[in-house]
Amino acid sequence: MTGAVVVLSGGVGGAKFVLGLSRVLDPAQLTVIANTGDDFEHLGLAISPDIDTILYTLAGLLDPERGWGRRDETWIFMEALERLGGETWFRLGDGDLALHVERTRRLAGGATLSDVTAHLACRLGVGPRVLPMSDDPVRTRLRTPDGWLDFQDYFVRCRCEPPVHEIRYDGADTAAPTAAVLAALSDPRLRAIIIGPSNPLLSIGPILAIPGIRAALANQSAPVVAVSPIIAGQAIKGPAAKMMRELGLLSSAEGVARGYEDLIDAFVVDPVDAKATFPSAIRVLAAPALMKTIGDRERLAIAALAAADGLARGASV
Ligand code: FO1
Repeated sequence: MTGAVVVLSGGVGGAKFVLGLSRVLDPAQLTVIANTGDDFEHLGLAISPDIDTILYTLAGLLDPERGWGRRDETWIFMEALERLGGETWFRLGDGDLALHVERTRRLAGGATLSDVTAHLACRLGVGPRVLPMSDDPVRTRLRTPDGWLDFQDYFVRCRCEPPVHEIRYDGADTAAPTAAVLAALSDPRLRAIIIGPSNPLLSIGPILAIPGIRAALANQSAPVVAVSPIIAGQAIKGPAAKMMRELGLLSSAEGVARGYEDLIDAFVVDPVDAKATFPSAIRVLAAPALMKTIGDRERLAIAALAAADGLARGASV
């Protein structure tokens, strides 16, 4: 089957899945809509962690151990900054620093985040289109016992340790999806929209909090498939399960499916979760969801596409 595929993605888990998709599809058919709720300004630089994790992953540059930043990185800038008593809690490697400097320079010159992302993708040789969800700022904030924290304060400085009582996506209400995002989501030849295995609250939540994106998804007749980021009650990486518990949600694949219930047609879960009770309107497909090797990523991508194609044909998956 041919046709374009749109995937919504956050950082490491989503990016691994996107890489799998890019290897089983013609990359020109693939559009990634990236979360920008984690973006912030640091040391005077515009940082877009999820966009960069996706770009580095697709360019083969990501550090596989850390899951962020570049492989074979050097840290001379950080060491020099530390010596001077500067802020070093958020680590910027030397090669990564160049990307933030260039993004900041282009934004200051009047380019949009979409323009800059397209430029960086081109320079890094990335095939699929990578689109920020919006060019308007959206900032994820979390309410903890110590009050509201900016996303990176919570995530990096506090290592996701404080319990989360509430999440908000500042700016999402009034943020406009970019024209490219709207065009991708309303493409009449769309084969599937896939919600990647990213944190539903921190990575996918901000994207879906933009009213124009939610409406475009609801108006699209192509199948919408989500891939679970949780296996046997544990997040593949990061604080998703912990946060869901703290917010009184079911911290399981079933809990993720319930959160997406009004949006998705099918849900891909790991075989260990296949027997859970999912909302009856959602078709469930079991496929190994742990992505250790490149083959794992390709197989999970193929399973998500098969779920979408099965729906399009009206077949049972
Ligand atoms: N995550 C960390 O845990 N510590 C860091 O020092 C750190 C630096 C960093 C620099 C650039 C970048 O693009 C990402 C970076 N991340 C770091 C990852 C990032 O904070 C989160 O993984 C994402 O925002 C969540 O998807």
